[in-house]
Amino acid sequence: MLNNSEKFSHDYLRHDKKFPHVWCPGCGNGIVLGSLIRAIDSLEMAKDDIVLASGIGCSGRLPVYVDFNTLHTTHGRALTFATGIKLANPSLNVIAVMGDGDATAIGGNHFIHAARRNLDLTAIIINNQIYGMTGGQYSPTTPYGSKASTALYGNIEHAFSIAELAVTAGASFVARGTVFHVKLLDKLIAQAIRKKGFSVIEVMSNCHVQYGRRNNMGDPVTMMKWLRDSAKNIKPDGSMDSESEGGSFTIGVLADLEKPDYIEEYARIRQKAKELKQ
Ligand SMILES: Cc1ncc(C[n+]2csc(CCOP(=O)(O)OP(=O)(O)O)c2C)c(N)n1
Ligand code: SF4
Repeated sequence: MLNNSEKFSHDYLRHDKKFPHVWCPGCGNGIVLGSLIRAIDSLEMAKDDIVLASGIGCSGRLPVYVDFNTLHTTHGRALTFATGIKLANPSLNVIAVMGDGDATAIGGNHFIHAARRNLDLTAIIINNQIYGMTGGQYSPTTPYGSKASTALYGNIEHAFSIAELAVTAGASFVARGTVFHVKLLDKLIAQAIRKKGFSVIEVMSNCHVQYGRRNNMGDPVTMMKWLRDSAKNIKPDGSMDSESEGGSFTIGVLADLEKPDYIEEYARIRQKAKELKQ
């Protein structure tokens, strides 16, 4: 009899082909992978109905390890590929995994417009506040004043809040979690996948190698404690704690709205065009 983690490894991982993985020991990416698998398992979805697309970067390697339909696409373009797949076959559950650089720098335009259109996709954005894979250049989420390989004396740019950007751009479901609060993360990912329309989960994660090391944040365990101590729950009435300034951030569901998604609108307009032609 397999225990739960053996069952998940057996059922979902491409253990015969793709391991050992490329991530540094203690990286948060593995925790996100675990949460995604548990979320999908809890929804009892068939693996063949799931498409997992990623861009490039450490986080972009995530689909490589799982036995869904997977695509490792070009940098910043996970959502463009995901859009094409969803439009070609709306019955598929399409999930895009991106890094903060991938989603908000080179892919930033795709991200805001996917949210604006309310495409029925799930976007998981792993925010480690840096370009991990290419050596620690600052990204649009690197905090002001932080060190990066391209900001040796401190970053002079100001950071995007990914989740709040997604709310403003029109996503129907937006949440933020962390790789410390794993049970919450499992739940948020499941909620996002279940939700019709564009769903975004920003996952605050640790890159102790490229970000933590330069900013004296310690080993992975110390960075986990930092995530634990910086995260503030959104209050039951949906409002945020005022302490969300000064380095801390809110976790939980930021937006959960009902509105027509792009696939429905597209089907409706095609039907209308057909009727007018007759
Ligand atoms: C068009 C293009 N520009 C730049 C690169 C180089 N590149 C590869 S990964 C990466 C950064 C990835 O950072 P992020 O998306 O934050 O992911 P992480 O590695 O931190 O998970 C860059 C700039 C590329 N592969 N393609
Ligand atoms: S460089 Fe950072 S994000 Fe990439 S695998 Fe290592 S710890 Fe993870």
